[in-house]
Amino acid sequence: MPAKKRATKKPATSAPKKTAPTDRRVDPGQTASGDGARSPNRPVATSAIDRPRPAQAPRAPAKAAAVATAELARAAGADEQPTTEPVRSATAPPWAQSGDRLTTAHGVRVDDADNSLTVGERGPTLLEDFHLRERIMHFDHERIPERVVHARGAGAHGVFRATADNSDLCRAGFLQRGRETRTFVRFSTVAGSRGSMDTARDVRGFATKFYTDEGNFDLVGNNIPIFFIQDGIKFPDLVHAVKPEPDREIPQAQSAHDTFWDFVGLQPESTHMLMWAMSDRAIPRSYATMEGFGVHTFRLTGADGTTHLVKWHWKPVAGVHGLVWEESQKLGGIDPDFHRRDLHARIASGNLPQWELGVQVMPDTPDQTFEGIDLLDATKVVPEELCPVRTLGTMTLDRNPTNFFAETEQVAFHPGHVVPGIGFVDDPLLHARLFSYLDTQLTRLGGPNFGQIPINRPIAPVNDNNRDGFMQQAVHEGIAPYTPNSLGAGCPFAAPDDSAYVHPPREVVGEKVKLRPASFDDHYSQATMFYRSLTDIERDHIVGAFSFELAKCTSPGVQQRMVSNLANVDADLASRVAAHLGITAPEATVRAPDVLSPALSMDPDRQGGAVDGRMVAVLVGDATPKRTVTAWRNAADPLGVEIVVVGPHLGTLEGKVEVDRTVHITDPVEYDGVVLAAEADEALALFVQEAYRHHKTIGFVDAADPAALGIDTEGAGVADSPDAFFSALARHRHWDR
Ligand code: HDE
Repeated sequence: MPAKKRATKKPATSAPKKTAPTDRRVDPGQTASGDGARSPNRPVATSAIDRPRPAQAPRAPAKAAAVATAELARAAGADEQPTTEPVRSATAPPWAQSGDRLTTAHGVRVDDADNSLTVGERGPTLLEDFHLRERIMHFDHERIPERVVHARGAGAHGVFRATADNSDLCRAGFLQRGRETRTFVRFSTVAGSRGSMDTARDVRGFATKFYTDEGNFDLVGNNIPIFFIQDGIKFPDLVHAVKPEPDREIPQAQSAHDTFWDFVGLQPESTHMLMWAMSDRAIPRSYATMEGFGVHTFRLTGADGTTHLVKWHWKPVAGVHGLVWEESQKLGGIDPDFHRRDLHARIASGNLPQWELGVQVMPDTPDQTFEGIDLLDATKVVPEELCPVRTLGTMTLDRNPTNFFAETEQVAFHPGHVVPGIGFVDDPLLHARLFSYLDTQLTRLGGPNFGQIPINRPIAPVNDNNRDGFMQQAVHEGIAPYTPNSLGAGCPFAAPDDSAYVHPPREVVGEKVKLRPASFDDHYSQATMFYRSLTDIERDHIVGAFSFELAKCTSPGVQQRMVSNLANVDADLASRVAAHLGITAPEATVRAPDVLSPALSMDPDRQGGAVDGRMVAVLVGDATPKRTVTAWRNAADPLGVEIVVVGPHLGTLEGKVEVDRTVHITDPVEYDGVVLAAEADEALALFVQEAYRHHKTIGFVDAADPAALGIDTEGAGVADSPDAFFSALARHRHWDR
């Protein structure tokens, strides 16, 4: 029987409208391109009320088609025109999304997306319904494997500007003064799965793809300058130990369990990294307030061919700031997306995260050491006091991804993506990575053509003679994808040395052995240096973190072994942790460090003073006059500080103040500072007291009586005016009260 339209058709999707898509969270002052320009009417942003999203530009079919054609031509290697905006020009090409009518994946128009084809109204469903089968087939395969490590992350587009003359150091074009290069950055935690909380105690990944005109350069680093292991062959062991235990898959996104501490306790080379992982570095306030490090030593070749050994550093303009442990735990429940949300909101509101990129420059000696430090050992830092960081340029993150999956999930970093002028040293950890990052994409992204996915494509022309493979996007022309050839007129030709990647020649002699060098043996002296370079409060936090993590372990042997390792770092540290565990620390000989390195500390006095992107709660009641809130907003706005008005209920209060969030649905851990602008009832009192206990900046005005809440109005970071408040906010925490 021919399929007939039913008289009583079940509700169908409303007809597509021809107007541009609207988003109720659109910022009216935002540029259509969403380039993060600061808006004069920036709406209030909180974690529950999402901060504004940039408006999407209405699609212009003619332009999109032209752009997409160019992209396809580039994938086929036929386009010699580099574009400066990777990915953006590839969004929604016509083969992916065009026209305003619903179609199947093969372009056939669809009249009904709500009902499958059935025999009669009550079924059964017919296999003939190709639209149904296609929808379900595609849906069934929407997920790809998450990353083996660093599964949880958030990304953003940016621009790198070289601000110094770096030609003596590196011949790479993107580092030459004045050059601008688009980038894509992905921040991540290491241990947790894709859906785990942002604020877990963990190392953070800080991976940057530079789309240079000489090819892509990936700086795949972390927010901690060293690593747990010296040799890549131990990486699967480390990851098996830290990931959830295999019988019950518990705990999620946490190192506080037996298998992790079992492994690292038996692995003294991890001790230095553990000091960092137990410090406030592992619970950052935001991605924008994290340092980044290349970890390994790299070899740079200057314009004249001279080589140097370097370590990469990203220095955040907003300073290095952390959460306190209680905040990080609470945020895991209150807002598991805390860091992801913050990154997106900063960019959407124009408070653009920025870092300076720099290098520590060391001579390229045959033994690859500096001041007695083996530069091949990734468990060692080079103190900045011995070798300062030389600034090369600045990166600004200025655009949020359009599509999380297409960009943040599919981006594929690889330490082996380097450009002429950047090379490797003989670090055994790095060498294992140089294999791993290509290999892992075969499973994750489904084959060897992942470089053709828009976020991974270079802007430099590609002519690689690679052919075929799963998900090949290009329609290659010609019959001679091999070299040498005569049938393709010899094309593509090998590039001349001055534009090609050349591996700096190095003599390598020796026996094939499975051995660590003696220069990798010292596992404790830098751990001691780190610990002793910190402030008292930072050391207290490390003691607290070791105590917490080890107390969560159930094996006394695991606890005892770890405390014995700590005794080699610092006797006081070991005995305080041991006391918490109810055990005793052994005597040990601690080697006093040759140098201390205050640069390792997150002491607020050493950090930048920018407050843009910080969040402040103004607590109001019915009696709070509107002018009070206006005054705080007026002071906050030019500084880029977000004010969130927290009151007893939503709507407008008696004093004409409009409330953004009720005190019952928000929590002081979501804010960098709190202003009490009302007489405090029990809920407001608890709010302010918790912020005070977390050493945050407290403001008070009008009817507020902070002394009644136990707050020392003369103490550091307690202010009764917007000016005093915002300058105190720059310090981030007031540990000294
Ligand atoms: Fe990774 N690492 N790693 N790693 N790593 C991955 O690559 C690996 C190491 C780092 O946002 C994986 O695409 C090995 C050090 C970051 O997409 C995988 C070893 C450092 C990211 C992999 C290391 C890192 C990864 C997982 C020891 C700091 C996230 C999926 C030899 C310098 C990148 C993927 C992103 C991701 C392997 C050690 C940083 C499995 C074998 C040291 C920031 O290939």
